[in-house]
Amino acid sequence: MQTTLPTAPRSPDADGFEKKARQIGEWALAFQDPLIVHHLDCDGLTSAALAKKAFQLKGKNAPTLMLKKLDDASAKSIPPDKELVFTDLGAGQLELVEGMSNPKKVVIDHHPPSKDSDIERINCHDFEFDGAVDACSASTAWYCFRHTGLSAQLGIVGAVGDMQDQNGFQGLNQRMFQEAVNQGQVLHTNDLKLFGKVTRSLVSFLTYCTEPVLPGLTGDDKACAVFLKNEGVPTYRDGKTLSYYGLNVFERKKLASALIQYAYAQGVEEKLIRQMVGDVYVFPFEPEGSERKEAYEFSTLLNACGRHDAPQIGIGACLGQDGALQQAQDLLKKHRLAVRQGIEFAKKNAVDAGAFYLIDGRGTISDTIIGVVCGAYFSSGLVQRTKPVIGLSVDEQGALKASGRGSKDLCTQGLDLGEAMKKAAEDVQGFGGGHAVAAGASLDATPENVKTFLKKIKQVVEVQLQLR
Ligand SMILES: [Mn+2]
Repeated sequence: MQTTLPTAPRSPDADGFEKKARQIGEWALAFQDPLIVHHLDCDGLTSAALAKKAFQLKGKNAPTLMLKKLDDASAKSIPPDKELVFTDLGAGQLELVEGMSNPKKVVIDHHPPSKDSDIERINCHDFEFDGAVDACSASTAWYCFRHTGLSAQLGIVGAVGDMQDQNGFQGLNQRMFQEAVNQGQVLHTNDLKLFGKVTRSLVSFLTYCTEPVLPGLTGDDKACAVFLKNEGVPTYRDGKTLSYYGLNVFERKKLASALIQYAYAQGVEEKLIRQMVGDVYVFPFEPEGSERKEAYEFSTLLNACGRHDAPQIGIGACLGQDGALQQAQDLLKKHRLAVRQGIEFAKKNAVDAGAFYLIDGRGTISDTIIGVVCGAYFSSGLVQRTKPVIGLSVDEQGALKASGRGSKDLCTQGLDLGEAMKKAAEDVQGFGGGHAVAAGASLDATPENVKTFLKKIKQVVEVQLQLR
């Protein structure tokens, strides 16, 4: 007998969501002593900035507090007398929020709610939307505060930052986007998605391209200049250095297709090549040559601020504060330079350790980027993608931090880096885990430990991939 019931089709209620969002927004804006508690990524920063801006428009100062995650330990850093506005946090920790003694609390989030709760909140899941694609925290915050006259620009940046535009905007994001289009706040094109189209010279644009790494071009400015010359793409006009957006539409198309052909010829992974082109959102009201001009570019900048523990700079850049954008640019520059140097190091020093490639970046590559470097190296076309990459670095406390990156294909064949990191770290009293395709571990950095750890990773991966 058939026992499973067919799942009911979703019937998302956009009008119901909008009405609730506005109620929540108006209720929150009446707070007398608000504190915005937000997550660290682009969506967390843009949603917090939207809330802060709305309070500003009401003549109220709302300070912000960034948390990497909301748990019992981090909750202790929240002052108990403040009225709390959570953005991009809280929905998955409603028990914890319920237990806080703060006089008022509101949760603006798109993560699946952990329970039914009386906490004041707005969440697209409660209206049968999918928080992975239909709304992010920034778009949700925009719906809460749009009645104050806020532009949807930061909502769009947040959605792009959470990669909710992979198949075009959907659901509540689409509704928000359409309104922004109607008001002339945003233009939509299909174009290269590589970073640096607005702000970088064409040569640096290619030299610093790490998503994806273009073998032979990334990191080599001379090769990039030659490539552009051979493809007939001008780098100067009227005595001025050209950025990608300084090219005319024919030159842009020429460069885009030349880059894609080049990536194919160099064996860059096909999925990464397809991601090189896609929806691009440009804000006509922003000045030329500013990262704020383009959603993807701005989201990259904001992610760098979060990653480098500089949320105030990111929120300042969102709100157009003096100097904040420049500081954010400096952070991103530092970050990208470090990634580039990390990849250069990997190219020269990575070794084939049998079951995996090993990048021993201890003393050279910082623990905040070792994972990015492993991923870039794995996808660079420089190595056969038949085994994962394991990277080592040392964190500020002197502990060893390991990162592993593989591919979906390898996981289909049995690779589970989360399991490998967990088992290997346990052998040396460390902590490890993560996803099958990307994982990490942390352990005491004694030479014996590192040796035991790597040996165990090798054993587990060999079994997973049936290498012996
Ligand atoms: Mn988010």
